[in-house]
Amino acid sequence: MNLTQAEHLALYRQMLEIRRTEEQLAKAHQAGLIPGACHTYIGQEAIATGVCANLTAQDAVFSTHRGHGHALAKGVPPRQVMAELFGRVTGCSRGRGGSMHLFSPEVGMMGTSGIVGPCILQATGAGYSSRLMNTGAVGVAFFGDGASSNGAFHEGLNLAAIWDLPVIFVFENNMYATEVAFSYATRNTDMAERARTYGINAYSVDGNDVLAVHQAAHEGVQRARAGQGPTLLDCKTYRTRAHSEGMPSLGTYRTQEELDAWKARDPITTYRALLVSEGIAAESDFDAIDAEVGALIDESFEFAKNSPYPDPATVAEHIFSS
Ligand SMILES: Cc1ncc(C[n+]2csc(CCOP(=O)(O)OP(=O)(O)O)c2C)c(N)n1
Repeated sequence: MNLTQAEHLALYRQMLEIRRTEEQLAKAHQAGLIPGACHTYIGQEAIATGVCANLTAQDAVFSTHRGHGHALAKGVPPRQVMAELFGRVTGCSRGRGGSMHLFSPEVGMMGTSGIVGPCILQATGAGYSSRLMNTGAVGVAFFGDGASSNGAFHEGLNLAAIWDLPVIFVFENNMYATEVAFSYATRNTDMAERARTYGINAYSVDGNDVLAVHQAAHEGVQRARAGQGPTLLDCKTYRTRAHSEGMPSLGTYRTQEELDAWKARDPITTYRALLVSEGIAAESDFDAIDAEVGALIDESFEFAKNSPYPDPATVAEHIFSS
């Protein structure tokens, strides 16, 4: 698929927005501004970016505990993500949810979740709903290698397969579930092969290559909208920070050499170098984007930090449907 220069630069900009937001959130966590856990998406930005560039606001994304990047790529502004993590009333969930409850139905961000696995079923349900209501929308689940050992994985893939539902299963294999290696947790780490045994179309993708992710997602979304059923994207990637802020980044489960090798394959710097070497964009184009995104993140942080907490008198609001 041929992208225009503007589309290429938009992919770079989206990845950078996620990276800068996460770096700011990591600092904010150290400063005690985030009441709760903070799992960053640093190193994995190409996946959310490449997938969500193919989606519209009608498409429903369901995500995990590592979901800031999914929310941002789906269109939730950084200021709303930061404010939500800081527990402020201006957050996308009005400061009541935090990192693991990022909701913004207006843009089709249907929630991050601390419960590992069920987003696979929720996306399958969104695909079923799309089918019943004939909306043409797709359901999308982002989930990690750990989630694939949850029963929800089998149920979701099987149901989506037999009913040819418009669902994209985005498997983000960063090789570890907290500190457990995927190769320890399963006898078959080839997730594309496993998806095909359910009768599901699947692609093995370099998850650090935003163009590869974009292309595979494009094909999957087209198939889904054409009534040709679900697709699984098997994306190999790596998180370059700790599982969760405050934990050691290496622990005893991975080595400095492994971390360094993946950092050398950083999805943002490699994409920038590629676009320059192919003459698609100039360094000055990137410098302008860097400055714009830097200013946006600074402004978003100030906005979030200076926003009020929810009024305790409203504690019972937004709980029950009227
Ligand atoms: C149902 C459930 N089981 C266990 C946990 C504890 N837990 C939190 S994060 C995590 C690891 C998840 O790993 P993975 O799905 O690979 O995602 P990653 O953290 O690598 O992005 C686990 C087991 C949980 N939150 N929910």
